[in-house]
Amino acid sequence: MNEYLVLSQEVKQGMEKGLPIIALESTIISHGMPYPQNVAMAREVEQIIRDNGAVPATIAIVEGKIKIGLSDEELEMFGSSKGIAKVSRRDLADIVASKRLGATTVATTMIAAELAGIKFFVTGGLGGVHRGWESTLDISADMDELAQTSVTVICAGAKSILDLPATLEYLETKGVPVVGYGTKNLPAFFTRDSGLPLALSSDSLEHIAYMIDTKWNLGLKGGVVVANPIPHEDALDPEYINEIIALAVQEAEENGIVGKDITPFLLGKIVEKTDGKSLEANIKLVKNNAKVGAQLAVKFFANK
Ligand code: PSU
Ligand code: MN
Repeated sequence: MNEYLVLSQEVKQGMEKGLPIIALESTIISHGMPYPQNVAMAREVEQIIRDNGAVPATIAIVEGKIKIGLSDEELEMFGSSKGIAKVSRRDLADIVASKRLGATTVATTMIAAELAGIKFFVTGGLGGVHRGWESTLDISADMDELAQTSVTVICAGAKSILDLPATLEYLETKGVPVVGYGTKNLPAFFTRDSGLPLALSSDSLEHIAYMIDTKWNLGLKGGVVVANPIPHEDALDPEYINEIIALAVQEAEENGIVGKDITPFLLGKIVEKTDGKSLEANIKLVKNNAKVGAQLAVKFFANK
């Protein structure tokens, strides 16, 4: 094991027993949702993963170490404390070296997962190519991480705070498979269908597991995105949510929000403007991803 990693007891025991381990990110807790719903979500998601035959490993940076699996007190701290750094690939070395508290993004959670030998990672939504990228060049580090780090990410697509057609193009350029689970189109986080067709889709987790194994056996490095739409009953009305997203994007522009602050700003604004409806949907879709992600990982290792 890499000297910077610290595994929780639960993760250590899970590895010894040969159980599938599922990575979870901490930026969604510290910067993606308000307290106390964020902590409740984190605990429930971990339990869903256990109930589906896998072991949860929420990842975060504490006192110069990358923790693989957090205690209940640590989950509470990452959900409630202010001033926790949002740590993407650029920031990782600095936050570890300066022994600060850091919440890991999709990119950094993938890096940590790969270091720990974890192959599956469940979250809500990916970072991607931002609207206005033509002038800002704002492309989430999640994109290039998917191109180079061999971890499968189960998510509900990406929010339309992003330029979704450009995000898909970018992933294609980088050779990242995006597989729709039970959908032929890219899901758009709060809604089931962005209208953008995917090249790959399957209704069978068995097949998806086999495809992932095949990719890595071929020596094709990099991640796979499994795009799992929000359940019908939890999805928001597309017209309603897209209007709110457009308003949030406009406010971000007016306030000159840039760089790593943009995504948390937009997420917060959307929760505010929907009176929490977006938060409810967000929690539901993450839980659904936890169930599917654990089941996929179980199938993957069953055939090894
Ligand atoms: N999208 C969401 N919720 C989130 C994020 C994205 O719907 O919490 C977080 C994830 O941690 C993701 C990060 O990796 O934001 C992307 O930020 P940036 O665009 O700055 O790379
Ligand atoms: Mn960015």
